[in-house]
Amino acid sequence: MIRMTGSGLTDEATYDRTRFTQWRAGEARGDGLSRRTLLRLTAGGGLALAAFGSLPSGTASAAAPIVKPLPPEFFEVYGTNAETRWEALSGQGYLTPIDRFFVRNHTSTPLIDARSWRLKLFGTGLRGAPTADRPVEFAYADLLRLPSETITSAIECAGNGRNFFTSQQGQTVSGTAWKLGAVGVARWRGVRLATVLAKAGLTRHAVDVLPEGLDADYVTAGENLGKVRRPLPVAKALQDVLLAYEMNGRPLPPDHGHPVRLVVPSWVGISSIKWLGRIEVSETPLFSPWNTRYYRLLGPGYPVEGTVVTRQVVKSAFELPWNAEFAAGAKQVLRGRSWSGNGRIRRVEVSTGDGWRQAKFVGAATDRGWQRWEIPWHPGVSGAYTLRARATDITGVTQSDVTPHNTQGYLFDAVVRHPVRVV
Ligand SMILES: Nc1nc2c(c(=O)[nH]1)N[C@H]1C(S)=C(S)[C@@H](COP(=O)(O)O)O[C@H]1N2
Ligand SMILES: [Mo]
Repeated sequence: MIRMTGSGLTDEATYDRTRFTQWRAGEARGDGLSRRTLLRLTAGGGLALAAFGSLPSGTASAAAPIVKPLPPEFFEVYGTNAETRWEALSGQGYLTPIDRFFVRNHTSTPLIDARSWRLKLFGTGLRGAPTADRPVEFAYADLLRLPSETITSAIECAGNGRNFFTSQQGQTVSGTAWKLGAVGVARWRGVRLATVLAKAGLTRHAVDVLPEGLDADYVTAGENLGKVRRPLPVAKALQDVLLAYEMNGRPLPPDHGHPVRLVVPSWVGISSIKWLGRIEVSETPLFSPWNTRYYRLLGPGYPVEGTVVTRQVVKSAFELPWNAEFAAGAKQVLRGRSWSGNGRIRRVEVSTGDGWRQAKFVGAATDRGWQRWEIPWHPGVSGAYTLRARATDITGVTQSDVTPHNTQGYLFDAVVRHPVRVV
């Protein structure tokens, strides 16, 4: 058996190579499924998974997919998902207010009573290898009593910007056609996952954790994929992952994972499992459709099995509506924000059509949030203009003109062409 607990597994390329090799070698398992079954699953075979026992206590169903109001001036709604309109961040502070924070639900927001809620941990990676039916349990009040930590971090959907694969690059991709609003930055307070894992008896042989949501099973095209869940290497779990129970100073709202969600900084939004119910901790690698089928870069430019999507990429957005109107001859200030899963933003350049100029940073740079910026603009002649913002992050990565195609439209990082009119 290959044992890897080293920090090498927070490096995404190593993680993916190691895990896929292990999977092919037959070491992988996910909720008791054999590798052959998993292969059938990823091949799109029409297999229905058995539900994972009975509904955990404290779960109730909600009528609407999203509980909070979704006023059209703040959100654009796509089925069970809603993206923030960038103009709704204009005049706001650094954080995305809860009433404008995007929601990505595979099914519906469940209403969970924190008093009867329990977090359940089990698996071979814990001392004594507790089983799923005799797990180590934490009540909400137990978590509140543990040392807390507050972090400011973005949560962003891996598919944020997907719309532009089609509208800007003419490519076909599957999934919600988000523009740039499937991202938000909040202050999260909670307990480090490392603290809870240590209390639960983490062994040094553990390699993966598999956090699972309490929302309904995800059924797609007649196939039940079970609870929303995605494994994380232990190295990342111990690094900076939070079990969050507060968002922007308030108890976590229903749509964002009440009572407790994971916040996995810098990694794709699917890692940050909401309505956390249980966590398997294993000394063998774990898999779910959310890292074998979804959230892989697939397509002509990638290996057949694809490469796993982990870290977010660099992006920029203007705090403006599409086709915003400006008065000819009037002095303007263009404002926006840039962010990257690689760390803080080093530089932002803006083009209004006649070359790149450097934008001025507003407020401090942060590692896991975004950078606000502004730049003056004095549009002379009326007509159609294209605004562009191009960020460079601390690792030297600059937004390019084109993002290589992948069939599921993840990680769009090219410069977005934002149309405006001067009248
Ligand atoms: N249990 C559960 N967790 C989940 C999801 C979900 O549908 N169910 N969606 C994931 C995805 S794809 C994203 S992008 C983020 C979105 O977090 P938000 O809705 O709080 O913005 O939650 C993640 N966690
Ligand atoms: Mo997502």
